[in-house]
Amino acid sequence: MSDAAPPIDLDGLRDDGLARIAAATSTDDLKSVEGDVTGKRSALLEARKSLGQLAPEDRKTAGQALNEVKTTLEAAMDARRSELAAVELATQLESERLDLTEVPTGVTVGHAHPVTQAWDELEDVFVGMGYRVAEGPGIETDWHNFDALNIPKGHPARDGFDTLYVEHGPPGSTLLRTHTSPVQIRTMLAQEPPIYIVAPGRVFRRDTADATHLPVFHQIEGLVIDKGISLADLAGTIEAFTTAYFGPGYTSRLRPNYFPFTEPSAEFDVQRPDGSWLELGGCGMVHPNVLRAGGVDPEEWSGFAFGFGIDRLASIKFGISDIRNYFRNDVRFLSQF
Ligand code: FA5
Repeated sequence: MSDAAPPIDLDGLRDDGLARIAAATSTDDLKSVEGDVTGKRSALLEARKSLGQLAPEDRKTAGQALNEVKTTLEAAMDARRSELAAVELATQLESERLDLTEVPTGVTVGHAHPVTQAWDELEDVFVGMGYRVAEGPGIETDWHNFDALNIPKGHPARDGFDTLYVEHGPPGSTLLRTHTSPVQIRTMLAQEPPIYIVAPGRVFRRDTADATHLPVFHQIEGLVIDKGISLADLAGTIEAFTTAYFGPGYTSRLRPNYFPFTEPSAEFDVQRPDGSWLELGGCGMVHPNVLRAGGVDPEEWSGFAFGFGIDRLASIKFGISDIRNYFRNDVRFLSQF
């Protein structure tokens, strides 16, 4: 540089410019910073004008250095502009966003019916134990509901099921299933053992409604067929599922009973808070005639079955003393569960 040339503080120009660019708070702000840093009124332009006063040999080097500073500042400006534009766009979108969420004020959210809750929970318990959920029709043949379950026509056990018949086919051949046990037969006919299924469903009887009976109610059937299944497996399974459903601390008993489709058979009761016992279901080892009706060889396979009343299971869990309340459709009652 010649002695006559005014000193150009390039580092100062660059650092000052970069600081101002970084400090810009909006794209508009940045525009005015641009004028000051690289524009017509900028120190950079002043410096460029002063290049003419430099000795020719210094002019080129100083010009290049000046251009580098200009390029650096312009690049910083572009980067900052994109940054600020993105922030401004996000702010604008946020302020223009329409909030379409409904705010429920004073609206009561409903829930599943207590019997449905029990149904779902029981399915979960058994699926957790490795069972599959099976289904059968509500309108059944007399054969699936009775004959195949070792209850031939004229058998006194038929009287125990107050059956509702449907006018379809020969008289007495079609009915509303009185229990979920026909699903045992349908499952055995549809698949080879081993079988581990539960079949929850609606059943119908000509029963007069009272505190523990309904004409339309729900059962959950269980069927296990495998090699070497014994009564101990049945007792253990009932203990496991009732504990999983009720939690510990309830009192239960198994008492001998008679069902044509199981041998031996038992009834399962649970004690209510008032000390009385409520029968929850029947169970037993599947009768060889039933295995045969399902196409299963009793010499090779054995199994157990059970059928529990879902409405009654739920009534114990929820402390409901009269199961007719389930179906009176009184929301004040149902909303408690
Ligand atoms: C049966 O229905 C047999 N199928 C159960 C079974 C299955 C036994 C497999 C052995 C092997 P029962 O009629 O006892 O059995 O009914 C079973 C359960 O259904 C009863 O314990 C009770 O919890 C429920 N139940 C019966 N009748 C009604 C009714 N009218 N209202 C509500 N629940 C009922």
